[in-house]
Amino acid sequence: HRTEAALRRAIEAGELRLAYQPRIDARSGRTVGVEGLLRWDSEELGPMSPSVFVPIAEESGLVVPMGAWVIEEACAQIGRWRDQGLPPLNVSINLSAPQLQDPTLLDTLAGSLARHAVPPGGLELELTESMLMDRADSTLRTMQAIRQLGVGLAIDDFGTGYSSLNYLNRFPINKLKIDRSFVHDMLADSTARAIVQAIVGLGHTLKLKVVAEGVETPAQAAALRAAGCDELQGFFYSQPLRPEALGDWLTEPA
Ligand code: G
Ligand code: G
Ligand code: MN
Ligand code: NA
Repeated sequence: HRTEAALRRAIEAGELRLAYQPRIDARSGRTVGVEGLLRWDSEELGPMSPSVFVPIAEESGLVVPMGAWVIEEACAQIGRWRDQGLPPLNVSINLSAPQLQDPTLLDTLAGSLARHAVPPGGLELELTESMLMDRADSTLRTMQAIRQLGVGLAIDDFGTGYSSLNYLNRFPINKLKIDRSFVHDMLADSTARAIVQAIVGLGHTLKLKVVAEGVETPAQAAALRAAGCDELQGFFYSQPLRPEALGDWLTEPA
Protein backbone atom coordinates (compact mmCIF):
# COMPACT_ATOMS: atom_id res chain seq x y z
CA HIS A 1 0.00 0.00 0.00
CA ARG A 2 1.45 3.31 -1.15
CA THR A 3 0.03 5.45 1.67
CA GLU A 4 1.18 2.93 4.28
CA ALA A 5 4.75 2.94 2.95
CA ALA A 6 4.78 6.74 2.81
CA LEU A 7 3.41 6.96 6.35
CA ARG A 8 6.07 4.56 7.64
CA ARG A 9 8.74 6.85 6.15
CA ALA A 10 6.95 9.96 7.43
CA ILE A 11 7.04 8.73 11.03
CA GLU A 12 10.77 8.06 10.77
CA ALA A 13 11.53 11.28 8.89
CA GLY A 14 9.62 13.45 11.37
CA GLU A 15 7.07 14.58 8.79
CA LEU A 16 4.15 14.39 11.24
CA ARG A 17 3.19 17.23 13.52
CA LEU A 18 0.44 18.06 15.99
CA ALA A 19 -1.96 21.00 15.75
CA TYR A 20 -3.66 22.11 18.96
CA GLN A 21 -7.30 23.19 19.19
CA PRO A 22 -8.20 25.22 22.31
CA ARG A 23 -10.81 24.02 24.80
CA ILE A 24 -12.51 26.90 26.59
CA ASP A 25 -13.92 26.84 30.11
CA ALA A 26 -17.61 27.61 29.62
CA ARG A 27 -17.91 29.78 32.73
CA SER A 28 -14.68 31.79 32.73
CA GLY A 29 -14.07 31.87 28.98
CA ARG A 30 -10.47 30.91 29.62
CA THR A 31 -8.55 28.35 27.59
CA VAL A 32 -8.03 25.42 29.94
CA GLY A 33 -6.80 22.82 27.52
CA VAL A 34 -6.06 21.89 23.94
CA GLU A 35 -6.70 18.81 21.80
CA GLY A 36 -3.66 17.69 19.85
CA LEU A 37 -4.56 16.58 16.33
CA LEU A 38 -2.25 14.87 13.87
CA ARG A 39 -1.24 16.69 10.73
CA TRP A 40 0.73 15.21 7.86
CA ASP A 41 1.90 17.29 4.93
CA SER A 42 3.41 14.51 2.91
CA GLU A 43 6.31 15.30 0.59
CA GLU A 44 5.08 12.58 -1.74
CA LEU A 45 1.30 12.72 -1.39
CA GLY A 46 0.51 16.29 -0.34
CA PRO A 47 -1.60 17.19 2.70
CA MET A 48 -3.15 14.05 4.18
CA SER A 49 -6.17 14.04 6.51
CA PRO A 50 -6.01 11.88 9.64
CA SER A 51 -9.47 10.60 8.73
CA VAL A 52 -7.69 8.96 5.76
CA PHE A 53 -4.34 7.86 7.20
CA VAL A 54 -5.34 6.93 10.77
CA PRO A 55 -7.55 4.03 9.53
CA ILE A 56 -4.65 2.86 7.34
CA ALA A 57 -2.32 3.07 10.33
CA GLU A 58 -4.81 1.08 12.42
CA GLU A 59 -5.06 -1.73 9.88
CA SER A 60 -1.33 -2.01 9.32
CA GLY A 61 -0.25 -1.86 12.97
CA LEU A 62 1.61 1.39 12.26
CA VAL A 63 -0.75 3.10 14.68
CA VAL A 64 1.31 1.83 17.61
CA PRO A 65 4.60 3.58 16.64
CA MET A 66 2.65 6.54 15.24
CA GLY A 67 0.67 6.79 18.47
CA ALA A 68 3.87 6.55 20.51
CA TRP A 69 5.18 9.51 18.51
CA VAL A 70 1.98 11.45 19.32
CA ILE A 71 2.33 10.68 23.05
CA GLU A 72 6.00 11.71 23.07
CA GLU A 73 5.36 14.86 21.04
CA ALA A 74 2.42 15.98 23.20
CA CYS A 75 4.50 15.52 26.37
CA ALA A 76 7.48 17.31 24.78
CA GLN A 77 5.16 20.21 23.83
CA ILE A 78 3.84 20.43 27.40
CA GLY A 79 7.48 20.79 28.45
CA ARG A 80 8.23 23.45 25.81
CA TRP A 81 5.19 25.55 26.77
CA ARG A 82 6.17 25.27 30.43
CA ASP A 83 9.73 26.38 29.59
CA GLN A 84 8.25 29.38 27.74
CA GLY A 85 6.33 30.34 30.86
CA LEU A 86 2.84 29.60 29.54
CA PRO A 87 0.18 28.67 32.09
CA PRO A 88 -0.32 24.90 32.32
CA LEU A 89 -2.85 23.47 29.88
CA ASN A 90 -4.42 20.05 29.80
CA VAL A 91 -3.40 18.43 26.51
CA SER A 92 -5.68 15.71 25.17
CA ILE A 93 -4.73 13.31 22.39
CA ASN A 94 -6.73 10.71 20.53
CA LEU A 95 -6.03 7.04 21.12
CA SER A 96 -6.84 4.22 18.67
CA ALA A 97 -8.22 0.84 19.72
CA PRO A 98 -5.03 -1.13 18.87
CA GLN A 99 -3.00 1.22 21.08
CA LEU A 100 -5.22 0.52 24.09
CA GLN A 101 -4.72 -3.24 23.55
CA ASP A 102 -0.97 -2.89 23.02
CA PRO A 103 1.20 -4.11 25.92
CA THR A 104 3.77 -1.33 25.38
CA LEU A 105 1.28 1.53 25.93
CA LEU A 106 1.88 1.96 29.67
CA ASP A 107 5.68 2.01 29.30
CA THR A 108 5.40 4.46 26.42
CA LEU A 109 3.21 6.76 28.50
CA ALA A 110 5.35 6.46 31.63
CA GLY A 111 8.54 7.16 29.64
CA SER A 112 7.20 10.29 27.90
CA LEU A 113 5.58 11.65 31.08
CA ALA A 114 8.82 11.24 33.03
CA ARG A 115 11.12 12.53 30.26
CA HIS A 116 9.20 15.80 30.09
CA ALA A 117 8.14 16.04 33.76
CA VAL A 118 4.46 16.23 32.83
CA PRO A 119 2.43 16.96 35.99
CA PRO A 120 -0.61 14.87 36.99
CA GLY A 121 -3.57 16.05 34.92
CA GLY A 122 -1.30 17.46 32.21
CA LEU A 123 -2.17 14.76 29.70
CA GLU A 124 -5.53 13.22 28.80
CA LEU A 125 -6.39 10.40 26.40
CA GLU A 126 -9.54 10.48 24.26
CA LEU A 127 -11.11 7.07 23.66
CA THR A 128 -14.28 6.11 21.83
CA GLU A 129 -17.20 4.19 23.30
CA SER A 130 -16.54 1.05 21.27
CA MET A 131 -13.06 0.77 22.83
CA LEU A 132 -14.67 0.17 26.25
CA MET A 133 -16.80 -2.71 25.05
CA ASP A 134 -13.89 -4.59 23.51
CA ARG A 135 -12.13 -7.03 25.90
CA ALA A 136 -13.63 -5.12 28.80
CA ASP A 137 -11.67 -6.75 31.64
CA SER A 138 -8.17 -6.11 30.31
CA THR A 139 -9.27 -2.67 29.07
CA LEU A 140 -10.50 -1.80 32.56
CA ARG A 141 -7.14 -2.76 34.07
CA THR A 142 -5.25 -0.75 31.46
CA MET A 143 -7.45 2.27 32.10
CA GLN A 144 -6.90 2.01 35.85
CA ALA A 145 -3.13 1.88 35.27
CA ILE A 146 -3.35 4.94 32.97
CA ARG A 147 -5.14 6.86 35.71
CA GLN A 148 -2.46 5.78 38.20
CA LEU A 149 0.04 7.57 35.95
CA GLY A 150 -1.93 10.80 36.46
CA VAL A 151 -3.36 10.72 32.93
CA GLY A 152 -7.02 11.60 32.37
CA LEU A 153 -9.49 9.63 30.25
CA ALA A 154 -12.21 11.17 28.08
CA ILE A 155 -14.84 9.50 25.93
CA ASP A 156 -14.78 11.15 22.49
CA ASP A 157 -17.73 11.43 20.08
CA PHE A 158 -20.03 10.55 22.97
CA GLY A 159 -23.58 9.63 22.03
CA THR A 160 -22.78 8.08 18.67
CA GLY A 161 -21.68 4.67 19.99
CA TYR A 162 -23.46 2.26 22.24
CA SER A 163 -21.90 2.42 25.71
CA SER A 164 -24.04 0.97 28.43
CA LEU A 165 -24.54 3.28 31.37
CA ASN A 166 -23.09 0.54 33.55
CA TYR A 167 -19.79 0.81 31.64
CA LEU A 168 -19.62 4.55 32.19
CA ASN A 169 -19.90 3.97 35.90
CA ARG A 170 -17.43 1.11 35.96
CA PHE A 171 -14.60 2.60 33.91
CA PRO A 172 -12.35 5.27 35.44
CA ILE A 173 -13.38 8.07 33.09
CA ASN A 174 -13.07 11.83 33.82
CA LYS A 175 -14.83 13.40 30.91
CA LEU A 176 -17.42 13.06 28.15
CA LYS A 177 -17.05 14.87 24.83
CA ILE A 178 -20.47 15.32 23.22
CA ASP A 179 -20.28 14.41 19.56
CA ARG A 180 -20.35 17.42 17.27
CA SER A 181 -23.39 16.12 15.34
CA PHE A 182 -25.62 16.92 18.35
CA VAL A 183 -24.06 20.36 18.69
CA HIS A 184 -24.59 20.97 14.98
CA ASP A 185 -28.29 20.04 15.16
CA MET A 186 -29.27 21.32 18.60
CA LEU A 187 -30.64 24.75 17.63
CA ALA A 188 -32.88 23.37 14.88
CA ASP A 189 -33.79 20.02 16.38
CA SER A 190 -35.38 19.62 19.81
CA THR A 191 -34.32 15.96 19.97
CA ALA A 192 -30.64 16.86 19.56
CA ARG A 193 -31.12 19.57 22.20
CA ALA A 194 -32.67 17.01 24.59
CA ILE A 195 -29.77 14.61 23.95
CA VAL A 196 -27.23 17.33 24.79
CA GLN A 197 -29.12 18.12 27.99
CA ALA A 198 -29.34 14.42 28.89
CA ILE A 199 -25.59 13.88 28.34
CA VAL A 200 -24.78 16.87 30.56
CA GLY A 201 -27.11 15.55 33.27
CA LEU A 202 -25.72 12.01 33.03
CA GLY A 203 -22.12 13.23 33.04
CA HIS A 204 -22.61 15.48 36.04
CA THR A 205 -24.44 12.75 37.95
CA LEU A 206 -21.41 10.52 37.40
CA LYS A 207 -19.09 13.44 38.37
CA LEU A 208 -17.63 13.76 34.88
CA LYS A 209 -16.73 16.96 33.07
CA VAL A 210 -18.78 17.44 29.91
CA VAL A 211 -17.22 19.03 26.83
CA ALA A 212 -19.04 20.12 23.68
CA GLU A 213 -17.06 19.85 20.47
CA GLY A 214 -17.79 21.28 17.03
CA VAL A 215 -18.99 24.64 18.41
CA GLU A 216 -19.23 26.82 15.30
CA THR A 217 -21.51 29.75 16.24
CA PRO A 218 -22.09 32.10 19.18
CA ALA A 219 -25.70 30.85 19.42
CA GLN A 220 -24.47 27.28 19.86
CA ALA A 221 -21.98 28.43 22.49
CA ALA A 222 -24.74 30.22 24.42
CA ALA A 223 -27.07 27.20 24.25
CA LEU A 224 -24.31 24.86 25.41
CA ARG A 225 -23.42 27.15 28.27
CA ALA A 226 -27.09 27.27 29.28
CA ALA A 227 -27.21 23.46 29.09
CA GLY A 228 -24.39 23.33 31.64
CA CYS A 229 -21.46 22.15 29.52
CA ASP A 230 -18.13 22.61 31.28
CA GLU A 231 -15.88 23.17 28.26
CA LEU A 232 -16.45 24.29 24.68
CA GLN A 233 -14.32 23.52 21.63
CA GLY A 234 -14.77 24.32 17.96
CA PHE A 235 -14.15 26.60 15.02
CA PHE A 236 -16.16 29.41 16.69
CA TYR A 237 -13.27 29.74 19.13
CA SER A 238 -10.33 28.55 17.10
CA GLN A 239 -9.08 26.21 14.44
CA PRO A 240 -6.38 23.77 15.52
CA LEU A 241 -3.25 25.94 15.89
CA ARG A 242 0.47 25.49 15.42
CA PRO A 243 2.12 25.25 18.84
CA GLU A 244 3.99 28.54 18.25
CA ALA A 245 0.62 30.31 17.99
CA LEU A 246 -0.65 29.18 21.39
CA GLY A 247 1.18 31.90 23.33
CA ASP A 248 -0.51 34.64 21.27
CA TRP A 249 -3.85 32.87 21.54
CA LEU A 250 -3.62 32.82 25.32
CA THR A 251 -2.62 36.48 25.68
CA GLU A 252 -4.78 38.14 23.02
CA PRO A 253 -8.36 38.89 24.06
CA ALA A 254 -10.80 36.74 22.05
O1 G B 1 -8.22 16.78 12.81
P1 G B 1 -9.29 16.14 11.97
O2 G B 1 -10.70 16.65 12.05
O3 G B 1 -8.89 16.11 10.53
O4 G B 1 -9.31 14.62 12.47
C1 G B 1 -10.04 13.67 11.81
C2 G B 1 -10.10 12.43 12.67
O5 G B 1 -8.78 11.94 12.96
C3 G B 1 -10.77 12.66 14.02
O6 G B 1 -11.65 11.56 14.25
C4 G B 1 -9.65 12.62 14.99
O7 G B 1 -10.04 12.09 16.24
C5 G B 1 -8.65 11.69 14.31
N1 G B 1 -7.29 11.98 14.78
C6 G B 1 -6.60 13.14 14.73
N2 G B 1 -5.39 13.03 15.31
C7 G B 1 -5.32 11.74 15.76
C8 G B 1 -4.33 11.00 16.49
O8 G B 1 -3.27 11.49 16.89
N3 G B 1 -4.61 9.70 16.74
C9 G B 1 -5.77 9.11 16.38
N4 G B 1 -5.95 7.84 16.67
N5 G B 1 -6.73 9.77 15.72
C10 G B 1 -6.52 11.08 15.42
O1 G C 1 -13.18 12.79 16.39
P1 G C 1 -12.56 14.00 16.99
O2 G C 1 -13.46 14.72 17.91
O3 G C 1 -11.23 13.78 17.60
O4 G C 1 -12.33 14.99 15.76
C1 G C 1 -11.63 16.15 15.88
C2 G C 1 -11.76 16.84 14.55
O5 G C 1 -12.86 17.75 14.53
C3 G C 1 -10.53 17.65 14.23
O6 G C 1 -9.97 17.15 13.09
C4 G C 1 -11.01 19.04 13.95
O7 G C 1 -10.41 19.57 12.80
C5 G C 1 -12.51 18.87 13.76
N1 G C 1 -13.20 20.04 14.27
C6 G C 1 -12.81 20.81 15.29
N2 G C 1 -13.69 21.82 15.50
C7 G C 1 -14.66 21.68 14.60
C8 G C 1 -15.85 22.42 14.31
O8 G C 1 -16.19 23.41 14.95
N3 G C 1 -16.62 21.93 13.30
C9 G C 1 -16.29 20.83 12.59
N4 G C 1 -17.12 20.47 11.61
N5 G C 1 -15.18 20.12 12.82
C10 G C 1 -14.37 20.52 13.82
MN1 MN D 1 -10.98 13.93 19.72
NA1 NA E 1 -15.03 13.91 18.69
